[in-house]
Amino acid sequence: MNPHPSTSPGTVVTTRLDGDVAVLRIDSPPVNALDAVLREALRTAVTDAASNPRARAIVLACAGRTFVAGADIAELERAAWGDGEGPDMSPLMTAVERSPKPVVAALHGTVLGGGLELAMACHYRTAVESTRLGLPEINLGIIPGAEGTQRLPRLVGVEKALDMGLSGKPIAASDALRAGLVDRIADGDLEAAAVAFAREALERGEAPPRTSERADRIGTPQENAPRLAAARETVRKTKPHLPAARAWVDAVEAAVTLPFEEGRRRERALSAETVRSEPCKALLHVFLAERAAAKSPGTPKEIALAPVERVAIVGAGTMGGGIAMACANAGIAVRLRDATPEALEAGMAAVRRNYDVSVKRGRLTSEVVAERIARVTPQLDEAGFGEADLIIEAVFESMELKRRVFAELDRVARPGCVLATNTSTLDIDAIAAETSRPESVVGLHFFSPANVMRLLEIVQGERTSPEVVATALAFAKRLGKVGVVARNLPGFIGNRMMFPYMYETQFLVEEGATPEQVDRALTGFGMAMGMFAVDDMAGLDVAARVKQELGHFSDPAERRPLVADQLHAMGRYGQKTGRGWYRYEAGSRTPVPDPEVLALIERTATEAGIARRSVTDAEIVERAIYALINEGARVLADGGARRASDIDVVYVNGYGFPAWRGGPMFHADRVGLRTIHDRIVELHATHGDRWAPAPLLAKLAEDGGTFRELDGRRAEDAAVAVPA
Ligand code: 3H9
Repeated sequence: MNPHPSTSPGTVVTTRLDGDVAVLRIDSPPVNALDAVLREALRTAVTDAASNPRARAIVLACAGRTFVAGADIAELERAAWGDGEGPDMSPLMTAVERSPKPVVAALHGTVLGGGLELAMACHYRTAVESTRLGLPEINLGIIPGAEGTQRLPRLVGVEKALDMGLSGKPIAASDALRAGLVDRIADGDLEAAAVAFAREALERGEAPPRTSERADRIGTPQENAPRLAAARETVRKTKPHLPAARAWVDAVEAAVTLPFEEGRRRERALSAETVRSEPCKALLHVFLAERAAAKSPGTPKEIALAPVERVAIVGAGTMGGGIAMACANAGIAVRLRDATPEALEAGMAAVRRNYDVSVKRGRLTSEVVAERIARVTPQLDEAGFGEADLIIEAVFESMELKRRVFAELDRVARPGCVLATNTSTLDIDAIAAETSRPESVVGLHFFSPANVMRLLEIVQGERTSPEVVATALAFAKRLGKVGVVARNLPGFIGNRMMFPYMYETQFLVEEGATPEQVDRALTGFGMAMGMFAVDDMAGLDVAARVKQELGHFSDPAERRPLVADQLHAMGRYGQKTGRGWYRYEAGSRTPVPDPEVLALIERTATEAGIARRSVTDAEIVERAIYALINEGARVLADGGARRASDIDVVYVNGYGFPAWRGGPMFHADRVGLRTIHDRIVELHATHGDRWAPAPLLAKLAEDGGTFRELDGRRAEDAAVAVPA
């Protein structure tokens, strides 16, 4: 499915003559992806220009926001779920590189993947200063398949090629110029600069230089051997789960040891292998899931969005300050209000401290930081709140306090202003009921640190209007975050699922595992952190409060975890007190196993009559992850999330679930819902009702269905309900 089918080949590439230079312009919104129609149109246009006697040189440019941003993701998806053979880009690349007339790429925007590969097949590259260039394929679990692994080392050398390919991070035009990837930074009009560059090349009278024939940057075997060995070692240590990372090093090695044609064939074989791999399917799923999450089914496309240019925040604590930074980073002016001068000053001091760290680490310059801080206006009153487009409440998590704040905001905010609460647990409808405009009230659940974490749960109350939800989604995107819409049910999506997962890990230690073993097993599975380390970081006091708010274990017959409450009562809140499930040396965040905790666990288990046994890592992973999946199925069934893929986006971006496994629901599909269901039935028999299989999971298992198909069916139903 290609959501942006290109029009006819005649309209995606147009040619005009600028004197003796043919300017080919690609126009295939939104990002000029190199789909089959564009490839054919471009090949024809290049061949025509090459044989046009009035053209002596060719410029390749793009309309819209960017030069070609890559191969077409939809085509890649088909290949990933098929035989792995992606589109054959070689006919196009060959036509460009073999053109007897010089071809100059005119680059702007994000020149990524197949886009950069196309640019490297050109003879010269000009770029505007703001251009970013990269081969991000590794983020999709693949390697470039349009000869890019063979051309990049020839242009920039082995070391830089390995670095760009393995990190997947784009580089700035100035860096690309230094590295030899770009020939000139264009001042002023890009196409005019590219045409001028082409004429200079003609005047020099040189044969168009073919990257595939260059050998001046690839270095000697003696120089390359240690570089390749070091890269393999890094890959083994840091990306053992990613076949694409190993394949990158192999492809670069082919580039520097084999003739271009053989290297190209090697790349094609390696590329197909990676496209077929499980991580590729998972990472493509996450890419598409993040874009799907940004869409509101049932909301017509032309919905009028309230512009968000002026934001006000109530509460300058950790969350309020972090949200202010997220806004300031995105160029949005923000008023940050707190009740006392001390609280306000402490909040601003934390903001400045965080920015200082970015300057010290070289991530931001002090000028940029000064601009950002200047966007935040600290204040004790509500000056300017009446003009705000969005007001975000970020006060202490207390219903009474939040109600008071909303009653006040209702008085000062202009009509149409979006009123958001940053609650992580409280009922949005109860908060909205304090206002005369519940349709304007929405939850914006930021994750800490709010200026860093990509996830934003957007909580839709009973009466929140579709316009407000769409505005919140657009705001998330503006902040560079991924917004996911959740229904107003206790715990929303993320925390609702996290608690059964967390409790299961606590039961596992009572039965015989240690916190350290559980965390090792979970990080071995790919979680960014183990559950106990997470609990210590977030604070056992916070978990205790949320547990109470969510009303867990109100049934005395239910098995409840016994150790966390005792640690909480002992004041062991985690990192903030230097002790929790682990110990922490002063100033360190490294968890150290604590014999006192192990003794407490053993004693508690014995007193409760729990038979201790040795627990395997496999059982830990299975029980923890299946608890997450079973609850995920419930969240989906009762409309807590709109799509299974939304749950995946939440877990990958907010809870450290490995993206290369695609998120819990995608992972469940890959394991097999029948397998998971049958195991849950066994766990139910052994451990009681907390393991009752979710009815939706049982139904899908019985029908041989998957969450992915379910999402597809729901999307089709929504499309039928709301004709575009
Ligand atoms: C590759 O090139 C492999 C090759 O080696 C060859 C192999 C044989 N295709 O992200 P946004 C859509 S691998 C089709 O919201 P932004 C996207 O779905 C590829 N569609 O915008 C969305 O559609 P909708 C290497 C694409 O401004 C719309 O464009 N390239 C593609 O925040 C806007 O996207 C990459 O990995 C695509 N390739 O960011 C780059 N890309 O409006 C992937 C985007 O219906 N793309 N769309 O939701 C990106 O990183 C960002 O989209 C980009 C723009 C930075 C370009």
